[in-house]
Amino acid sequence: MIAYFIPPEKLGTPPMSDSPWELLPTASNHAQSLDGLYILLTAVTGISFVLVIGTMFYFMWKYKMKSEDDKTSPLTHNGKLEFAWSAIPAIFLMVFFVWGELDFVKLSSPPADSIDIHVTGQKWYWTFEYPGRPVAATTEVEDGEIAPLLVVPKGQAVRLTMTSKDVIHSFYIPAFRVKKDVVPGRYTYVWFEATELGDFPVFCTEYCGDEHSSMLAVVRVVEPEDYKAEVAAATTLEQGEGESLEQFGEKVYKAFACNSCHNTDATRKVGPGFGGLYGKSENLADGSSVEADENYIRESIMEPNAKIVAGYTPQMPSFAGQINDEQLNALIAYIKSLK
Ligand code: HEC
Ligand SMILES: [Cu+2]
Repeated sequence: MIAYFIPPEKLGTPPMSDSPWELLPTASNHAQSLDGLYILLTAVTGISFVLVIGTMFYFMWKYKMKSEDDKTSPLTHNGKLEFAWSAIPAIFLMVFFVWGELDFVKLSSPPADSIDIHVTGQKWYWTFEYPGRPVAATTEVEDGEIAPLLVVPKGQAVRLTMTSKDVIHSFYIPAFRVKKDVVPGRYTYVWFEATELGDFPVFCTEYCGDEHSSMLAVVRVVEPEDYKAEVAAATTLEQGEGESLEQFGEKVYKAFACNSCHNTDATRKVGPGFGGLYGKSENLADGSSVEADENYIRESIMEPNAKIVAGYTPQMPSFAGQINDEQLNALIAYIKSLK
């Protein structure tokens, strides 16, 4: 069970479109203009293609040498014609440039009153953090799987401040026509105003390793009056009524994307698999060994570099300050239950 390896149609989102011939939904303030530019580009280059290739075939036929003494025309050039075929494409090129540049400037300048949301990319998941909220926003999708969730209000400017914890990722919402690289060691931004209610898929669009294609998330556009409540719901991670500690632990496990690096059976991924971990004697990289009890599991989560498992590299981020005590207890109970 890999929560992040979810095909888009299973993300609980509408498919990108109903047929391969249909264009994407236009769900943000940027979408219409960008589509317009592409339609113009396609039309102008399409018409040019037909004109140039068509004329070429016509001339091949018309000026084919018909006999041994067929003379080449004495005409060397036609000034007016040459001016026209240079000037008209040049005008179109300028139109493309100015249109693209104006869109680029607009895409690069978020309004001052934008809502700020923090986005982190890492192998291989997205984290959406809301100011003052204790955990990153997630939503339950198919079969109890959990995906990162970006909740935004309809009709309000939202600015995403994005960074990466490891390699270059690229944040892409096709329905909004926004795409920007997410780079370690610096911040990049996108902004948009969503114009359509609903769920849309988010992709990573920069090849970032083994599970790049599973680096998915959902963007959910809600009515402005529901925004606060939706954010609160998405960023609350508490044991539900009638939910066992292990069940809650599994939720925590997925919400913090432990499954992007660990398997729940004994097979290795980026880190060791958890099947049968509890109670066994774990060999460490420094040659010593330790019993995998609650304290060891707790320390492995809060201070992952304190003891490195033999055969692995210290790649695990610390979750200190992110996971609270109830969540941690549930997480440990869940890992203990994995055989
Ligand atoms: C970026 C990848 C990554 C993520 C995300 C990650 N881990 Fe790890 N984890 C590792 C690696 C690599 C190791 C082995 C090296 C070490 O001991 O630090 C490890 C080791 C562990 C161990 C010790 C396992 C053993 O066999 O002794 C535990 C327990 C653990 N992780 C729990 C978690 C939990 C719980 C989460 C989610 C809250 C998590 N990890 C998220 C990479 C990750
Ligand atoms: Cu990525």
